[in-house]
Formats: sequence, structure tokens, C-alpha cells
Amino acid sequence: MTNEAVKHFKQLKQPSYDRNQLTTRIVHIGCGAFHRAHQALYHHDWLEHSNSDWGICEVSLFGDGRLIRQLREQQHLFTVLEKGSEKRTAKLVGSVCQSLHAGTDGREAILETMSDDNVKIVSMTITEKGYCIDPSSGRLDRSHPLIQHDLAHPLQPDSAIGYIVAALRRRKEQGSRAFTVLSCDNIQENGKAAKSAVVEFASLIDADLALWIELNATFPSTMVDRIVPAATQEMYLELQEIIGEPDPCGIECEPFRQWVIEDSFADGRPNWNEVGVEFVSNVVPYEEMKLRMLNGSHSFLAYLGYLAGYDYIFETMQDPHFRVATFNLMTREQAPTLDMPKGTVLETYALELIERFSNQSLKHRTGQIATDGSQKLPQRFGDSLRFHLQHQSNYQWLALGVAGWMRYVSGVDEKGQEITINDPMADTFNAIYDKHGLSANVVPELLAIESIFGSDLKNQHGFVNTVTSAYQRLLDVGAAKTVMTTQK
Ligand code: NAI
Ligand code: CS2
Repeated sequence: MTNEAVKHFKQLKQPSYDRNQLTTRIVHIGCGAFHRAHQALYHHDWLEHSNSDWGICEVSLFGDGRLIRQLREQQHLFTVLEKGSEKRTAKLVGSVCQSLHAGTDGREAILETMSDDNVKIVSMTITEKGYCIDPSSGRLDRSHPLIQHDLAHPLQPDSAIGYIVAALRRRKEQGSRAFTVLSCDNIQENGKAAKSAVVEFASLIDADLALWIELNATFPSTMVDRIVPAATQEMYLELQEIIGEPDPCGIECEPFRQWVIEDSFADGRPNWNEVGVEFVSNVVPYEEMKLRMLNGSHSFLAYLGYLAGYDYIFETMQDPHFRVATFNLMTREQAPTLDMPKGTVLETYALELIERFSNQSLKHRTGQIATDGSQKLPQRFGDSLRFHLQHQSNYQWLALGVAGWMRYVSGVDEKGQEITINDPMADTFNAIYDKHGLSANVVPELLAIESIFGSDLKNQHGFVNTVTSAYQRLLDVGAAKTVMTTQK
């Protein structure tokens, strides 16, 4: 990898830093769409300003390794296309200097890299389900097949949690320092969730190791934000037209980006604050605001919008009833549950979110956001519902969101067409629908799934009745009319 050898992306501004000097100091697990348009780009921007040698090694634990192969073919350079409603900007990212795929390069290569003293941070975007935790309690799911495998073979892990523990074990044994585990997934207190999974896993195999990790590694929580839809053929063609050549590793996103990080690093960190990252002592209020107001409304729009026949989020925003419903969900039912630092105006935040969701140049599929609802609902709706039940305040939009999810996971849309349910709990939903068919009898059974709704919500009769009425209304008149006629 040399700057001179760059054969690609001649039309784009090349990195101004010397990529030959980069050495792997950050290992990132989960080189998906989001990471490339967020952390990798922030880090690139920072390298443009600093004399640093901190490079990123991308690690992919699953899949066929195609992305890693393609990254290598283009010296780990790739394009991020920022698309506002009027302006498109293509940026070339140079912060990645190495890549590894478990299937191609083997476990040993990954563990060796992760346990190298030079590595200071192991970051992750492995989706909510990658943590192998019970989403409602945040505890490690010991019955998870990957965790069962890794507990039986801790030196040959498959899961991200297993890899982290195995690498930290090596570091302890070789007398090196622990690294920072930086979770960048949409999970409430994602650092705490990662820590609890890692420490609990370690305690099951080696109590001393678990203690060493608790004392030496850090797990800062983060709030990450940038809307990055999954790549499509249409996107690749548009990108090619702009940059003059194909980029199979390119990705598109909105212009907005935000990253708030708890400032707790085990062994140093890049000064990302120089490129707009906020380091704070307590990230929880920011996380809750984003998860409830942005992601909560995203899920609402994904389930009800999909059922109403909308393929994309921006289309739901063109429906005035969905638009008002989303604003009301954010401002009346999510905002009151938040305890924000002084000066935060949540109504302004809500208006900005509506604007971002309305970006017509971003084709963000409702069906994409609808995936993995069992992992997303707890942090997007759960505690807000508990707040309203406790304060006896109104939660009709939240209840409709839950009912929309329930109707969606039936696997059949309002025209009788099949919906493919991508969710680790899809079999459970199937079994419930096989028993009851498309009827409101599914409601109590779905609410009884404790990993999603805890053990409390199913016992709140008023709540069960409200969700049941919303569900019945969806069956009777469909999602579009239910959203239209629900009291504004
Ligand atoms: P993606 O599907 O493009 O990438 C997911 C990555 O996670 C892939 O590299 C995949 O190999 C890896 N992965 C999946 N399951 C895994 C497992 N069990 N263990 C280890 N690795 C696993 O998805 P994308 O868009 O990159 O999103 C990933 C996550 O990033 C989201 O689930 C969310 O938590 C977070 N995020 C995404 C945003 C977006 O707009 N796309 C914005 C903010 C956060
Ligand atoms: C979305 C998020 O797919 C989803 O569940 O709600 O990925 C959303 O696009 C991001 O969190 C925005 O930062």
C-alpha cells in the first residue's frame, strides 16, 4: 500500500497524509455500511489534520469475505457519497490500512492482530444481535449457539465477544495492557452492554481473567448517528457516474453525522474532538434521546409505513398523517421521558429529524429498518412505555408502534403478500402466528416474550388492552387508515 501505487479514484481528492506510515492501532469488528460512512470517515478527517500513524484494521467475522477482498484490491481506499436533498459530495477515505476475514485469513490472524501491543482500541458495529445478550436485561445470553460454542472452545472463538475475551486473555498472559472496547451499535448504554457480555463470558471460563478485564479494559458508551442505507445496485451506478469508475466498497449516506463518546479509554485515543466528535463524561442522555426519538420513530415508520405500502422512509414523510404522527410520537411521547442537559431543545431536534427523514435522495428502506425488531424494540419503546404507565400519561403512538411491529412479524402484508422476517426470533413469531392466525389473540403471547418486553409489561392490563385495540384496528382498517384516524 503506497500513495504512489494508487491506481484508483484519480478524480477524487487523495488523502494528504502518508498512508505508508499507518499502523494498525484500531481493530474494527463489523466492516458494514455504517462504519465505513461514520468512524472510518471521522478517523480519515482526523488523519488529515494530525501527524498520527493510527490506522484501522477491518475485521469481518462472518460472510463470504467479498468486501474484504475488494477492499484489498483497492488498497483499502473507498468512497463515501454524502447526499443532501440538493448536494452530493464524494469523499475518498484512506484511514483503513489492513483487513482480515475469519473465513479467509483464519482465527489466528485475527487474534494475533487483536493481541498486538500496538492495538489500543477494538471498536464494533456488529448489529444489536452481535452482542449475544438478552435485549431486555442486557445480560449475556448463555444459550446463544455462538456463546455455547465459544464457552466450549474459548481459544477458538466465533463470536465477537469470544474474540475479545480470547485476545484480552493473550494480552494478560503476555503482560501487555488491555485495550478499549468501543461499541458503536444502537444499544442503550452500549459500553455497559459490551462490558457485561465480555466480563460475564470471561467469568464463566476464568475468574482471574474476568477480574483483570474489569480492572484494566474500558468500555465507553457512545451515541452514534448517521443514516446509512444498505448499498443497492442503483447506488453503485450513481457513484460510478460521479467518480468515473466503479467502487464496490463505496457507500452513500446523509450529510449529517454525530458521535458522542464517554471519555474513558484504557490506553490512549485519537483526538477525534478535532473533527467534531464530542467527548463527555456521561453519554446516557444523548443515547436515550437518539434511540427514543430517532430510532423509535424509525421503527414506527418502518412497521406502519411498510404495512401502508411505503418502500422508503422519505415516502412515509410525504404522507401528512405519518408526518404529524411521527412528530407527535417524538414530542409528546418520547421527549417527556428524557432528562437532557440544560439547553437541549427537543422540539428543534424533532424538527431536524423530520427534515432528515424527508431527504428524498436517500433511499432508506422501511423493510431494512424493520429487521431485528426483537433486538431493537426494548431500547426504542420499552422504557418510554414504562414511563407513561408510571405517570399515567398518553402513549397511543408508542402502543401503535408495538402493534405495527406485531402485525408486521405475522409475515404477511395487507395485500396478502409474504414479508420476509429477518430476526433471530422469527421462529418464535411464526409459532405464535401458526397457533392463532392473523388475530388479536397473538397480542398477549407476543407481549409475554420477556427478552423483548421484560416480565412487567404483560401484566399491565391497560397497556395490554391499548395494544390489543391498536392491533385490532390495524386488522380492521389497515395501517394507513389507522395512522390517519388515530387522535392527533
Ligand atoms: P451492515 O449489515 O452493513 O453491517 C453489519 C456488520 O455486522 C457486517 O460487517 C456483519 O458481518 C457484522 N455482523 C452481523 N452480525 C454479526 C455478529 N453476530 N457478530 C459479528 N459481526 C456481525 O449494517 P450497518 O448499516 O453497518 O449497521 C450495523 C449497525 O450499526 C446497526 O445494527 C446499528 O447498531 C449501527 N448503526 C447503523 C446505522 C445505519 O444507519 N446504518 C446508524 C447508526 C448505528
Ligand atoms: C435504523 C438505524 O436500521 C435501523 O434500525 O433506525 O440504523 C438508523 O438509521 C441510525 O441509527 C441513524 O443513526
